[in-house]
Amino acid sequence: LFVSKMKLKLAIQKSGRLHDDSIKLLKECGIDINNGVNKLKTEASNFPLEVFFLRDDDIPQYIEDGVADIGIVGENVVLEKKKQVDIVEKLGFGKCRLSMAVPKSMEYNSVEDLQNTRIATSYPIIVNEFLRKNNIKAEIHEISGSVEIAPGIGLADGICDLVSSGSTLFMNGLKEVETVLKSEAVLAAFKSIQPAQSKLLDKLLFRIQAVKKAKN
Ligand code: PRT
Ligand code: ZN
Repeated sequence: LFVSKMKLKLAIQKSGRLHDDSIKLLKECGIDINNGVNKLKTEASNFPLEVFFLRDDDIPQYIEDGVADIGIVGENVVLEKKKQVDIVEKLGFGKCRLSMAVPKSMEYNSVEDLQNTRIATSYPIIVNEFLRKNNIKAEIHEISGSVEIAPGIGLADGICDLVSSGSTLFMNGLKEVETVLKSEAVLAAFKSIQPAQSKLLDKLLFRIQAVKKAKN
């Protein structure tokens, strides 16, 4: 009786770039959820799944805390948050890259040109790792939004931010000079997921892989 009531708890983005594709993926997996826009959570009618709608940045923490077992979130967020979360499957949407960019007018030949600069970013952990690997000493300024305006207002010499088309960088007089990370939406799961949830995750994963195969 207990086991039959067991549900897998999935966190997806409440609104934003990954929301629609996350819902679409569930639909393609044959999972019906009624997607109430202002709801915090909903249940699937034909799969033991509870869906929580959260801010993307919060999803790794909610997984670590056990509020959700799994989540759909950008790889960039998983790697930055460093929580007890594994990447289970890449999902093929939400593709972007985390890149270093500097003013168009700055001469740039190699990563050495970042030596002793100030870099504005919302990804201090990933950027710090990149700088350390490349033996670059730079000052990281953590800012949470509108990173691309930092050089223009004199707050930083360069930035590290997500890029997809490149038009935001272009409009702010910046050029992309290093790719730090290639990212896409991933299915992420708690490292110590319980056996019952793990079985349900395998079922879901089987369907996701079938959907991906059908697209190739
Ligand atoms: O409200 P919440 O916190 O949930 O959402 P959010 O505003 O933090 O995130 P959101 O919806 O912007 O992005 C969610 C995820 O989408 C990111 O974590 C990435 O994994 C992925 N993604 C894919 C992107 C982009 N492409 C992207 N282009 N996230 C952000 N951008 C931004 C970027 O920061 C920059 O401001 O778009 C701008 C650059 O785009 P281009 O096309 O001008 O290069
Ligand atoms: Zn966010």
